[in-house]
Amino acid sequence: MAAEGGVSTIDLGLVPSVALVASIDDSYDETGGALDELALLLANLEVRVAGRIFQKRSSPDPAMFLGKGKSLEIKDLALHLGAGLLVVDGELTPTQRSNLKKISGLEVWDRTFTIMKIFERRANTSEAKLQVELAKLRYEIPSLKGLGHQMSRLGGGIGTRGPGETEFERHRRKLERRIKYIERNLDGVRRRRAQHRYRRSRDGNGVVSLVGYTNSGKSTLLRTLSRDMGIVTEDRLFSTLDTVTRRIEDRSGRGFLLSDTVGFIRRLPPSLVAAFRATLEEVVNADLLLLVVDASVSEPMTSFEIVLDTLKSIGADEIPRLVALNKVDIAPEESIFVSAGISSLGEDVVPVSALTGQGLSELVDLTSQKLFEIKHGGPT
Ligand SMILES: Nc1nc2c(ncn2[C@@H]2O[C@H](COP(=O)(O)OP(=O)(O)OP(=O)(O)O)[C@@H](O)[C@H]2O)c(=O)[nH]1
Ligand SMILES: [Mg+2]
Repeated sequence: MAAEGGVSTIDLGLVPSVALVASIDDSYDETGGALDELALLLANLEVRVAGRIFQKRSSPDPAMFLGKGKSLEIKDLALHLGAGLLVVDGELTPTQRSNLKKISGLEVWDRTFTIMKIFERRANTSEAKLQVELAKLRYEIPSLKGLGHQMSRLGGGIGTRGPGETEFERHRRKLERRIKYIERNLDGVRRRRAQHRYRRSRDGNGVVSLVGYTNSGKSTLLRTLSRDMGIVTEDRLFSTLDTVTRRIEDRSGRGFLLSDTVGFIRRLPPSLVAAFRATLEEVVNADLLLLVVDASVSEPMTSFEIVLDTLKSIGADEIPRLVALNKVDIAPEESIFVSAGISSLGEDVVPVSALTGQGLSELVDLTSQKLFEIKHGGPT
């Protein structure tokens, strides 16, 4: 943390290039679970993971997340491996963060902060930037309470309001004013979006939203279908943070609007979900969802379930949907079982490759047919 300059006190300076990652839950890590994902998130920030630390605990230590002995071990290990950063796969309280920092001598992040860092790097429209700033401010305010306590101690005697406390209050009010300003701004965005949606539905266009795990191929699908090569697709997490909509036509010339938006991940931090409300509302208000699953990853079913959980958390799990099982061009042969597995849950699945175009005509026809049924209450 750096208290000087700007509204936010979160230090966005240089990111250490070597990290240690730590978890207190090894229940789903044997086949490459949580810490692999954290390592992947860090790789997206060009941070290399030099060591992994596990401490099996039923709950985090209230004072420093990991036990004291473990935290001291980390200090030595970091020195040995040349790591300057410790990243915890969980959420740290401000106290845990500051204690861990003190005892390990390292820069300390948690999972939310790591994801926020990636979002921050990727945000390049003013709306995405405001949404990320809002998430950061909301993340930061609780940690100011600790800071306020430290500052007020500078003020001395019992019952006095020291100069530190007023300084802290002033800073907190500044952050709160900024939050209000951004919220007003984003409310405007949401109102304009709602008007847009109203106009579209009045024009009879069905609205379909792409949803799915980050890097599953949503933008590639929109790019191939719309032939708009300006749509950015990249092999990295959270490359899309905005909403992009294009009109798509099926083989009979019937059209619908297809929107691409921010990708999901296991335990998407609530502060980001809240801040990205304007973007996620596109999803909630769609007539139909096109849920993209990457068939080439080691556990497609897990990411499918995470997407379902996320849809539930934003109130979009009741919207009719189709599953596009993507990247079949590079998926292992067993992915046929993934398709069967998802179908057996009562989902409509179309195997596709957004890159080669395989299966896309079928996908578009089925999408258009489903939309027709939704809008007119029966098959075409
Ligand atoms: N082989 C293959 N690669 C694909 C396919 N679809 C997408 N990709 C690749 O997967 C990577 C991610 O694709 P994107 O379309 O950017 O993924 P996304 O879901 O939009 O990701 P976020 O915006 O980060 O949530 C890119 O490198 C694409 O080229 C496919 O069908 N086959
Ligand atoms: Mg994308």
